[in-house]
Amino acid sequence: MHPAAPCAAAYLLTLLVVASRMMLTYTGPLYTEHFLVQLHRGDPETAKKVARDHSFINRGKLSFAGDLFHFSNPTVSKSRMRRSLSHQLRLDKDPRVKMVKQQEGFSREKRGYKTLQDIHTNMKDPLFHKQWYLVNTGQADGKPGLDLNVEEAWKLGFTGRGIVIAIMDDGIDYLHPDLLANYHAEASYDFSSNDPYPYPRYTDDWFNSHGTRCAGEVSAVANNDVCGVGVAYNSMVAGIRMLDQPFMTDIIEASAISHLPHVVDIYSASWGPTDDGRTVDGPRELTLQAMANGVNKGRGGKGSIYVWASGDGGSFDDCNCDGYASSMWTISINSAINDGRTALYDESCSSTIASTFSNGRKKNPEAGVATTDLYGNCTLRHSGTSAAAPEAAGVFALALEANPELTWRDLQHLTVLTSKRNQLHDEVHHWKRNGVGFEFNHLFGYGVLDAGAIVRLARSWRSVPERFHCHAGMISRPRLIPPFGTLRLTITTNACTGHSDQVHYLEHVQAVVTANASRRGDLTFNLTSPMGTRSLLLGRRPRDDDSLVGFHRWPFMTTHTWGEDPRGTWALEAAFTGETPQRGLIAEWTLMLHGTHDPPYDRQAVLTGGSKLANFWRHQLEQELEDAMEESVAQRRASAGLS
Ligand SMILES: *[C@@H]1O[C@H](CO)[C@@H](O)[C@H](O)[C@H]1NC(C)=O
Ligand SMILES: *[C@@H]1O[C@H](CO)[C@@H](O)[C@H](O)[C@H]1NC(C)=O
Ligand SMILES: CC(=O)N[C@H]1CO[C@H](CO)[C@@H](O)[C@@H]1O
Ligand SMILES: [Ca+2]
Ligand SMILES: [Ca+2]
Ligand SMILES: [Ca+2]
Repeated sequence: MHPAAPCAAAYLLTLLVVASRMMLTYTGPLYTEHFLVQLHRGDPETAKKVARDHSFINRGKLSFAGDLFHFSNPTVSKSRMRRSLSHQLRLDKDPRVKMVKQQEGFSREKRGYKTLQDIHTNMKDPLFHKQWYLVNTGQADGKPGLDLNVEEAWKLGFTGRGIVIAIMDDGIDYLHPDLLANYHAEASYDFSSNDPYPYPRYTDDWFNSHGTRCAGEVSAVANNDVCGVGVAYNSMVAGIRMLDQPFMTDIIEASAISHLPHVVDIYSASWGPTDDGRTVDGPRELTLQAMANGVNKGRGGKGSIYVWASGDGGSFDDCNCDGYASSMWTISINSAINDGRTALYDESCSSTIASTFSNGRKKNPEAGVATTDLYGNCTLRHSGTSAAAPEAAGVFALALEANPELTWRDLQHLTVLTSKRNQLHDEVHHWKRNGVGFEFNHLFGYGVLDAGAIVRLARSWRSVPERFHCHAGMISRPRLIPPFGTLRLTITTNACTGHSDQVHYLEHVQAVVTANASRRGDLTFNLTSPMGTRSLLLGRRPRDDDSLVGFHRWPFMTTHTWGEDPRGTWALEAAFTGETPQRGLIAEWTLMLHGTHDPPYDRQAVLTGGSKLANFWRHQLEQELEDAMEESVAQRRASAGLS
């Protein structure tokens, strides 16, 4: 044996350890071989020539922007800590090039990958009766009736026909016998490898099974003797592979969520910033632009539907620190287990709008989510909020089939109006009613999706009126948060009454906050609406020990004041909750109100809309009555004074 071998091996090991330590401790930006290039003339021919002249690969035009191209250069190492100035300079100097930006690499994690719990079961028989989330008869120790009520929607004739759902993930085994017939090849793409075939990359631990499992929940074929049945089993599923490369870039995310926005109806995402309870991160510039473009122009102007998993960070995290989940443009979905309790990994926040289901908490091997798995297999063990988002995408496909005219906002209204408390139970956060009588919960949102109710209401739905954005007020004088006790800031607003952007019926509310603290994780915020609804905008995150960055114009969002009249006084309360006293301040708070000037629902809808719409109108009528009484009292006083 060569005497130097062990020594070399030891040296290599040391190097590896040092390198991996460097990766762990280095927290600055990493740069990838991907470049964003803006050209003066945005035609493909010029782009091709520019790329060739400088030995770059032109990976194509970004679909949501006129003159932006994606170039890559394989000679740049995959991740480095400094910008590659020589490459950038070469392009920069070219007169045809307007702007060049090397893409930063960051990390985005798929939710709910649990190696140890994963036991793949190869089933010969259909798994339908094990899919308790579709029809819960009490199997696997579940609560009968606690399900998505899909049977009712199916019986009404809605199975997702004509609707295209894209799974943005690690690929799809599109040769799977339970997926092949519903696979939409033209709407699929592989942004990890830049080819049209989003087939998962093989690893011996089946790490890349996530997308295939999600696809089966939505679109697995019914009545074919294979695995189970998708929520929308006649819908088409597209694979957008985008999670399987060393680092995520803004271009890849933006390209994925803007892929064929007139073909794809619903995009389902079960990934996001790391769920370590200390990350505050969200979509970057291009991705935000692509998302805005999607909701405004996608689906022929009705808006792309983005369904997002709220996160697997458990009670240590708050999904309002995840800018994808907390975006107004995504429908953020949490999960319940089969007996109605919260899953241990469930992350709560005020931006979550509703819930679907994941696995059971008991170690019942059949309490997981049954669906398709890699290489033609089936599994009973899919779990996490990962499992929850595709179920919601399936329910929304049923609603869109029932009424293809629904806009992205209609779908959020329908979700608020038809989701149910059912038997959901949260030991920490209690169910409350907002100012117009809608029942909500900090963890489950407005409750569990009800496919039967949503298609029934969707069928006769009239699109909600125009949306306005009211800048309701801003406090920009820095105020200290006391180490003990509460800082209370208020903004009194008429919600832009008298201006073109007045909002009298709320959809989303954002509190955009700049704050810092000696320990960010100990900071908590509440927002109370004029009608008295209190949203927990930021809960305690015990693992977040940041003392430098804080929050910079971070948009905390709540859905809990949906339907309310925003006129009056809003209060933002800030306090520390940890064991040791902390220091901090709120430097700025801006209140943004989003919603309509006119009532979002017409009175006729009370007849078909169920109890929530009836509640809404009861509150409106009570309010009108109160106003009229006040007015008549005032009139009587005035005339008494005059006489
Ligand atoms: C917060 O910011 C202010 C102003 O920049 C600074 O004076 C203060 O030391 C910061 N506090 C903490 C806890 O970082
Ligand atoms: C927020 O409200 C909850 C009750 O809903 C209360 O327990 C908590 O102390 C409040 N936090 C702040 C910062 O006001
Ligand atoms: C783990 C597992 O069940 N793997 C199976 C997946 O499907 C192939 C083809 O049918 C089987 O050979 C594997 O055993
Ligand atoms: Ca591929
Ligand atoms: Ca099947
Ligand atoms: Ca999270």
